[in-house]
Amino acid sequence: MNGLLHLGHAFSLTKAEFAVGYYRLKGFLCLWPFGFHCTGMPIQAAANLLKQELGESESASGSTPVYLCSATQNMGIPEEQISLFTNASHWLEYFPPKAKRDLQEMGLKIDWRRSFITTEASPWYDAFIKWQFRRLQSLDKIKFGKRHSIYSPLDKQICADHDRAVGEGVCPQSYTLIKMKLLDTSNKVFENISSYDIYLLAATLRPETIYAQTNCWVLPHDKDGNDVTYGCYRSHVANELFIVGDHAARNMAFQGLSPSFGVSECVARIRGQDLLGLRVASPISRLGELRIFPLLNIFMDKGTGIVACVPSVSPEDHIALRDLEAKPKFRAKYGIEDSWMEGLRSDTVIMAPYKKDKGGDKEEEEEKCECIAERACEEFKVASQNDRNSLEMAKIKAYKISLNDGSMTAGPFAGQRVKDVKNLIRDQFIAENLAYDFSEPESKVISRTGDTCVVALTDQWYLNYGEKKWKAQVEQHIRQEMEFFSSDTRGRFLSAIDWLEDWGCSRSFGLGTKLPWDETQVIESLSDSSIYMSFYAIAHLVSSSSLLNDGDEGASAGAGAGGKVDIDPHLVPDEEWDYIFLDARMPDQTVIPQERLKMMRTEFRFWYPVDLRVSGKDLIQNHLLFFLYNHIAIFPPERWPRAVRTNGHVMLNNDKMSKSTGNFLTLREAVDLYSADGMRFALACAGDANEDANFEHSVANSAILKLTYARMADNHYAKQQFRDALICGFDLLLGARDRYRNMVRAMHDGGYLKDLLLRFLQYHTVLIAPICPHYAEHVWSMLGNADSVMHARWPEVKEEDAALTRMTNYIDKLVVELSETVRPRQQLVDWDHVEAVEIFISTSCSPWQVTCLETKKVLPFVQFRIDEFEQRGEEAFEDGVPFEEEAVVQELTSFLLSELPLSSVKTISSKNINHVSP
Ligand code: A2H
Repeated sequence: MNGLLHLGHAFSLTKAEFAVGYYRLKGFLCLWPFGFHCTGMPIQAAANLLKQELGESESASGSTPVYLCSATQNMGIPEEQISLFTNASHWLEYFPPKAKRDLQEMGLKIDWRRSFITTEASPWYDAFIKWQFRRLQSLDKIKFGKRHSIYSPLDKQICADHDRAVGEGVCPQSYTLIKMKLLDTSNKVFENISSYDIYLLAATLRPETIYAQTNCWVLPHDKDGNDVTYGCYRSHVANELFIVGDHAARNMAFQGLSPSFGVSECVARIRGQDLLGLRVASPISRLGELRIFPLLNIFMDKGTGIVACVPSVSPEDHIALRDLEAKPKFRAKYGIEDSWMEGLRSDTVIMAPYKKDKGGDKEEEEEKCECIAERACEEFKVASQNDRNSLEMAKIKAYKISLNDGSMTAGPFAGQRVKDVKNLIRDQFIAENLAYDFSEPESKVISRTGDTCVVALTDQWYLNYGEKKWKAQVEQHIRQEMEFFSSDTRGRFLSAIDWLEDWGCSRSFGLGTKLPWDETQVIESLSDSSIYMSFYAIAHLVSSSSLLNDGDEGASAGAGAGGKVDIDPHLVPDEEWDYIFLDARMPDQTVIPQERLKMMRTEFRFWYPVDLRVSGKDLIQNHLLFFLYNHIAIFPPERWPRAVRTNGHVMLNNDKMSKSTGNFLTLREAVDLYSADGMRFALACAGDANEDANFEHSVANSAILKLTYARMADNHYAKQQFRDALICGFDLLLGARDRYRNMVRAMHDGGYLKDLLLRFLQYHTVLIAPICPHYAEHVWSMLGNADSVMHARWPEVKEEDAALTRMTNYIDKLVVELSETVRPRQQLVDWDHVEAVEIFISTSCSPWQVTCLETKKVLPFVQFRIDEFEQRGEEAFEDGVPFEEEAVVQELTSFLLSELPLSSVKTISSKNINHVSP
């Protein structure tokens, strides 16, 4: 809630809105509540930025107030009120009422009495979230400890997905830093620091391979030939220095690998060039002492910019070392002596079965291989480091085989499977002070405050989503009980749960509820929004959100009416919350009057579980999974969620919506432009899958024009395919009406069956009501109904009369055949002058045709029937039709004459002639 709602919000909302409309018309009681989530960093960060910029512009520092401009231009904050927004709580007073107003104009069927704002601004909600967290803690779902998390040094706290301007979904990437002591420090570049113990730290994803390390790689210069430098940073241990790239040093400072948290102290700079050829001690590698060589494919913004070379496992290392061996000039350029290259490539560390991907005609035997990297380079024909594509394929194969199928051939775990001992080996190196644990963001993350984030190792409270039993329960629920309306969505849930581990659930900064047992911490936004749906059941009984009234008494009337509970919610003990939401017994003494408690429990039990949660697909990996996890931990199985429906982003006229390009519509603007129903119609048309959907101006515009007016529609609504529902309930139904009109006009001088047309109008109005309720209400009242169309019932459609449908299809086909099949023969027959046709009607197939049909021989005739079969199914093989063909043609002769330029149509039945040629 840090701005106005836009078309993207409206798109997701319509999915719930249409479903509610449909189920109400089907006779269900539906609760469609709406809350305003204000928790977390966004509002606080925006308020702080505004404060900072306003202060700066007052002191006339001359800097452009970027955020200020965006606040007034994009967020719709009036310029003269801007100073009020430096106070975070003002955002809560300003935006939720505006959102509510826009949603009401859109015509959503929301029960506004139950709306609330999150955070301490709503004391009852605040108390409810505290109960949720005490319950999670009592269930042992919350732990405390040091964790690697994406962190903003500027905000001095964890930067979760919702707090990011760039890098949503990015996680910490974990490396092991291998410690190698620099042995040659006589060079004068080390003059001022030679009294220190200096270590090079190489970042690796495969610490278990380091037994076979042959050398160390550094980057001497960048692609343009400019010198690359490393920093000598003070470590967390006195008298020790680390040589690493600056990107790593910044992250290390937040992970206990610098003198103090967040502080990196660079005492000297060394060119990569000056490190080449120097010796380092490597206690893990079997060689013990290694040299530093140049590698030109190193990225300085990944790991430490220093790489351990393991040529038997890593194709990149294998080929780089071979290039160095094979090119004396290259060696000479970097001062690498020939003798240093001796005996570097023989060490093995992992053995794995190797089989080529394409073994030719003859299946290649799997063979045990100790030089996996070399084999992979051979298979993919990697000639040098510059063959990037084939090298990439060789890398993927070698890493996969060595990790998944390999077993160790070196070190204390020799003989064991790599998969089983990889982490044990790493832990042992760390315990022996030969290596460090280190993480960095997988890719760039920028906080909403504009800070480039790091990974920090901080003490935190975290939800233990990695716990095996909990995970298994959620997975089983996803697989067996949940409806997702799409296999893609189910698949996304299953792969996201695979990756989900601990989740830091508290922050030191931002809006929200304080952790009940540690008031210095605020519960973060993805953690206070996982079971809030249950609070809707009681919200109208306990609290009225005066913030939401916006002078609109009607809409929120009743929020506190009927005697809301007027006590301090923080005095309500857990037993009473447990009574409402769980199966606990009624306590003898209660703070909330017992009658009221019973009412709350009844409401909760009546409405719960959640039948449908709707959300953008990008929230599957966090919010939607947390929603399932928390329900499953806290509530009994009969209250676990039943269905989740996700959608893609909505594009505007086939382009991404973006404030900066101007291809953007707020909800308010869209309603003003197209009317509520025009916008809703176009949103229903935009798409129902997880792919990006498209909102088109032309559809919205034509919807306004069309709106001057079931079985298939029913089916589509039930499957939440709103676009198809629209096609059946609107377009096809109108088409059917037009056809009826044409037939009747020709046959009975335009005399419609009034009852039938009225019935059509009623059905049509009800079928469109979930999507375009304003139009539907209007037509409904014109039809003489005093009540709302939402009190109507979904049309009961009788079983289709197959013979009637076939009769109509037959006539349609006859018209088409007469006009299209006969017309091209103009050369033979001057069609323009044909006034009359005679139609020969065969009442059944001739005996030979019957034989064909019985034997289904592939003759041209049967082929024709087979083509028919594709369109019409089994009925194509019937001998004759289930109605009197001749009678139908005769009855509809006037219709045929109105559709074709003829003055007479005569039928001749096969019954009345001796022979009809096939
Ligand atoms: B691995 P990812 Cl045996 N630039 O270590 C380029 N490459 C770098 C690097 C940098 N700044 N920092 C680390 N690396 C290498 C061992 C190893 C590695 C083996 C097998 C696979 C393997 C021995 N070299 O990596 O892009 C390091 O090489 C598999 C990809 O973060 C590090 O692990 O995935 C790996 O790349 C990290 O690459």
